[in-house]
Amino acid sequence: MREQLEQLKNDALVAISSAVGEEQLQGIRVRLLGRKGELTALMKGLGSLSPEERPSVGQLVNTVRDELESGLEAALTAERERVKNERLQSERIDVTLPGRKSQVGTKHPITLIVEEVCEIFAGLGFSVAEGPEIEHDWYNFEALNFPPEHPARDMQDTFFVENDLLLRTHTSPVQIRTMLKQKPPVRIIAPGTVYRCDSDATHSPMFHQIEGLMVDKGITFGDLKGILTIFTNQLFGQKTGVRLRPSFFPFTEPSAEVDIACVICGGKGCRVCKNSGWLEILGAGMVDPEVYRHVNYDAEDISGFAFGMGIERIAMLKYGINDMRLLFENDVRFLRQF
Ligand code: 2NM
Repeated sequence: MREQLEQLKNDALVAISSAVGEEQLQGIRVRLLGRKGELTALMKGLGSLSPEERPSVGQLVNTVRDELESGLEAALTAERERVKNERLQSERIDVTLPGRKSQVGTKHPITLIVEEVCEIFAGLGFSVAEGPEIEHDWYNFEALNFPPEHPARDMQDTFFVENDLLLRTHTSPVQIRTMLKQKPPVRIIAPGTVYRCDSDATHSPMFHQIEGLMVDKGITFGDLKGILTIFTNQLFGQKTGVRLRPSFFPFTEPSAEVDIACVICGGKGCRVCKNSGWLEILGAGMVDPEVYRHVNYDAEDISGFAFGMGIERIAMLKYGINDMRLLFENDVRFLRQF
């Protein structure tokens, strides 16, 4: 029995030292020391020994059991330490590495133009006015002297919300609201989003406008021409040529279209200016007395001019953008360039 114990101990120590992983070690513990384990079975054999042998063999059994238990415990502790170190190594974080930089956004070219135009007019004494994008027919058309059958009032050109409510087709209703609230002198510009039922390669159903209004005693067409010349020169350069052509709008009389010398070819004629040498960038005119009647201004006492421009077109001309859709796709590779 002594030999059996020695053999069992030696085999067990070899098994423990060659075991891989905690599971195998626990398996060995069960195989040796469990209720049906090998050492347990030998202990049950103690009863068949003579009374002289029993104490010393019993002691040997205890020693072997203690040795196996401490051997297993040491192996388990070493195994757990190995697993922990492996994890520490594989999950290691280098806290000295520089962090990932988050990208900083840039202003949209439309925003840049709105800001630049507003700043130029601020220098000329204009302040910014705003109003709702969902408007009443009255502010968008009626007060601006659009006749009831004007084509712009058609479903084909205007997004209607319900009966009298529509998406504003220009920012002019802001001027109407301002004049209703405020007596002359008035000097405002109204930047904002406007909507028209129109969509193709050169028209977006949503686009941006800036309109302006100056009303006071004694304002003339000369003031209109002077202010708008200063404006175009500041926006496109001091030497940019300017010309006015007669035009028509329901809300102004007389009305004019403002052209600048082509910023691409300098007036020689090119694809962008369709060989005319000129680019149309503004509509303008002296506010029609019929508009003043709607806002309770006395047309005998005051006069003024108004103007409007499309921001997309100005952004395209200023930044040399050849496709308007780039302004609405929000591709950061494009937007980052401004
Ligand atoms: C334009 C062209 C000419 C305009 C007129 C008014 C108002 F309210 F005073 F009558 N606001 N905006 C106007 C005049 C707009 O855009 C091409």
